[in-house]
Amino acid sequence: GVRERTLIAVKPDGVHRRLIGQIIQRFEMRGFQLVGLKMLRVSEELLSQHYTSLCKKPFYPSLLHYMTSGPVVAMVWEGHNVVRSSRMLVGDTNPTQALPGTIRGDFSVHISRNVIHASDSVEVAQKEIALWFQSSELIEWECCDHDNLYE
Ligand code: YYY
Ligand code: MG
Repeated sequence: GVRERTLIAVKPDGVHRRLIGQIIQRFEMRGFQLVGLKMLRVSEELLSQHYTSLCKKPFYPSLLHYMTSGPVVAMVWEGHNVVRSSRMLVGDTNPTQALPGTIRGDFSVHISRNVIHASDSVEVAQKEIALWFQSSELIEWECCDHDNLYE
């Protein structure tokens, strides 16, 4: 639905590389609506819940190290099919496979430094948003261009 939401996070490499503005711009350009935004250092506790399905993978320790190595910018974006469209904007997990024009395809070269996180399903998005944000940090509002973006 129009009110679907997803969790997007600029990872520490993206913050260090000053990509926050360009990343936000891509979501704005598309017509999605920002409903939550904060900068934080992510705890190992939060990450272990965020990446539960990956905890047995060989790359998990280095993923934890990288994700806690610097600040992250977490956002919640809202709009029609935003979960699926965000995954398209972000591109393939492996930058070698990510198409030019996608965020990973334009700004990254290695899977372990792929700049951005995006929830991969509506169910996972709901879980991740609840994990990263308090409900008081999410803002209900309607963009003035709503009727030009949606029927
Ligand atoms: O959702 P997405 O970020 O595209 O990929 P996931 O399969 O959920 O993996 C999360 C995260 O783990 C990925 O963005 C980079 C890292 N990673 C890795 O470093 N090496 C791999 N072989 C697979 C994933
Ligand atoms: Mg994932």
